[in-house]
Amino acid sequence: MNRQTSEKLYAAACEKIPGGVNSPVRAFRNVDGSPFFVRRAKGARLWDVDGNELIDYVGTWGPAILGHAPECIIAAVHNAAKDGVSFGIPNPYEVEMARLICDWVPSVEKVRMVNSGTEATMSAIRLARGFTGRDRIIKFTGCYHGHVDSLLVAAGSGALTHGEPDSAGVPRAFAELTTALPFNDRAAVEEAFAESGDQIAAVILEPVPANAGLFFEVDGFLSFLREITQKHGAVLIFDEVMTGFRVAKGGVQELTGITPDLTALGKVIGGGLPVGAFGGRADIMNQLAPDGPVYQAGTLSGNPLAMAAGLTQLKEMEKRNGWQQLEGLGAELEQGMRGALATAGLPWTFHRIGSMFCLFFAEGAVQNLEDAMRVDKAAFAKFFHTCLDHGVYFAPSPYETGFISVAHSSEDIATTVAVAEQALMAL
Ligand code: KE4
Repeated sequence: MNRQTSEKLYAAACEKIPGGVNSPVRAFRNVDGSPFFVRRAKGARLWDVDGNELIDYVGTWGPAILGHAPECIIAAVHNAAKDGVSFGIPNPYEVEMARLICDWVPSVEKVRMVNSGTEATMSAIRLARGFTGRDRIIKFTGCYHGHVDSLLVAAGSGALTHGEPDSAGVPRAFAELTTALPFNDRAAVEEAFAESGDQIAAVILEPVPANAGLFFEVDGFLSFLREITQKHGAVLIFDEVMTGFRVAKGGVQELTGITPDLTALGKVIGGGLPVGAFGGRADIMNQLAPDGPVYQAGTLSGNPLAMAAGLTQLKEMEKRNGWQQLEGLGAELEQGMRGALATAGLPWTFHRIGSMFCLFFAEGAVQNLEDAMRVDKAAFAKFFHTCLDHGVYFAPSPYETGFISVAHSSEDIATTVAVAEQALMAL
């Protein structure tokens, strides 16, 4: 496949942008090779700068749930822009978005808009610490919450020791306030609370971890966390930046009936424009400035273009019952992929929830980061590039989740399965 223009652009990008990208995963380091550059996107498709057409299963990492550049969003952004692109003054869109989020997301009584998922989780952590007067945080290995210092923390040497920085530049003093435990490990959580329950401000998790591949709770882990945090007065935070408004109208908390104290949101609620949000119990949210002592702010928070795009996308999903459509497409893809994998000459596991899916080239169950790290990265890289060369763009990492949009068709799914089958045979 001709990628000459992408290669020239990447060389130029590398001269002026660290790693040639504005976000690391885009650099294809987990699949070798170098990234293509996109010219335009529409519906379920991308066209790169060399004219290659691709069926897209990344969907700008989740926001493009209606597909790329839906006419309704283009019109909404255009109409909003005619009246101003940013105000830094309260505007009616913000009230409408807040009301919609509070109506749709079970845990949210009050909500504040921010500009990224990272800002949402960072603010939720600070709010939980301010509300409880405590400092310690529990997170889970394999869960990613954006590049927040206190959440870029890996498990310490022993399960219960303080966290280790998971990035250069994160002070050890920050990391030591965060304990990173294995997901689905009740005993580790019980020990952490037994040891320092009265110091734990919050437990934060992706209720469906989707940043180390895609895996799920086992044995009622989420309800266990709901009970133990309630018992110890710790704030339970669901990071639904990826799952919110995607796995269901009200996210994982709607599907499971388990209601956290705070929820972080993003991606879908911006319709592709920069956005994040965090919300939850009013007694906690009321601790935020200007009413309360927990400071949090943002020049572009509640930006009219992002609000107009996000509101349009959410309302369109509701009007079309997009979640039902996504389940149908997801089931088609899963059935097709399992059929193709049945004759694959290597171990695999396929996980899906609604329109989110992940193919692990690994033996056996995947229930936490340790399991996910067993994947055959070389096999995935080869699979990824063969699919890309045949017009199907999966996430450029074995540790990412794929996304289907309502713009994908049954024909797209059939084409994708045929390409995947070819790629599997070439392994
Ligand atoms: P942003 O700051 O990238 O908007 O959101 C951070 C974030 C928070 N929480 C969850 C569950 C997330 O998945 C993310 C970001 N997701 C990644 C994809 N794995 C974004 C892609 C990227 O980093 O370029």
